Amino acid sequence: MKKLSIVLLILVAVVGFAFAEGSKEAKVLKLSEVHVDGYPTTMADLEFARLVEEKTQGRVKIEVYSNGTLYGEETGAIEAMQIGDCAFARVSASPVANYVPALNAIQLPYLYVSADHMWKVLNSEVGQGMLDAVEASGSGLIGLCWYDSGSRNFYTTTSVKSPADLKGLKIRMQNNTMMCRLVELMGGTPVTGIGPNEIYGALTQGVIDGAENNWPTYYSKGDYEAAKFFCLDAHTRVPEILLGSAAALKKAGITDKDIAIIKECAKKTQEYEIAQWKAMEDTAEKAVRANGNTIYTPSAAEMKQFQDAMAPIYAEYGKGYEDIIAKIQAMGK
Ligand code: BDP
Repeated sequence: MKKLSIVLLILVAVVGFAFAEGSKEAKVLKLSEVHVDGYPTTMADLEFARLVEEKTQGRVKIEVYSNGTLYGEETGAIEAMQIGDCAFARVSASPVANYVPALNAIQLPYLYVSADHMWKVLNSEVGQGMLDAVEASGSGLIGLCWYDSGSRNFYTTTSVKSPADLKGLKIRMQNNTMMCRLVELMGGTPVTGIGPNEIYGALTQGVIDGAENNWPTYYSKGDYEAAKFFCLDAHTRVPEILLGSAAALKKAGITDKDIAIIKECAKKTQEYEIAQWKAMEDTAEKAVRANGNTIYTPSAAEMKQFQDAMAPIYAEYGKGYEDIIAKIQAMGK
């Protein structure tokens, strides 16, 4: 009898301890994503969440809020992260450059000759240096890893074949001063403050005449139904970035050990996203073409006009980053 009660007592103590440990350490963090479920970055976010939960043995759980349900505009997510209201966001590197200007150097127009070129750069010390620069910038953001986002192209309600056709058109741009300058130099008028889920409405209501993006976004947001002209000028390759919030991780009491695990897990999802990306890029292109949209590939002369218009951007935004830019260009040869 005595033996049994001792065994029971030990059992209760062990279960109680395990329970207390578990509940004490299970931290739930939010991740903001503007894309729909099934989009490559959303899939990568979920893979990141799965890995983090597994590798921290359940101490850290990440809830993914897709389709902009938490923050419809990426700038909103970034600002929330700065004050510790949101732990993670998968965003485009474009709006982040407003807080970490160095990032503009890796998304200059016509910088990369291919996706492979961009990945060579992002996987080199240049890419890691940029992630480190985010954390060292004093912005309160932590750069965790890169994802693919293809190339960005103009889509409009009227035909655009060269910079001359952009004249007088209001083009929705990401919230980044360099990107606004880009469209201005090409002859268009930039419009910002429109989140990815609001572009379709802005197009149908005539608030804007066009926007610019990759195949998967053009397709998945339904914008291809509202702006039927897609001009493959591939003006930028802007990588996606998975961001963490130093303040939110601190607020939630995430240990340094678990932050290191989180960083490792993020890196592991990069290849996964790239594979998803390739598949979706193909699916989206086929679907848009099958829809009968007008897809235009500029001639060499038209491409030269687009590219020549970008010289002031390199002078203004490349200033101070000449070495990095030269290194990036050399990697494409
Ligand atoms: C998409 C990016 C997304 C941006 C969106 C935009 O994946 O993060 O929010 O472009 O243009 O390609 O705002």
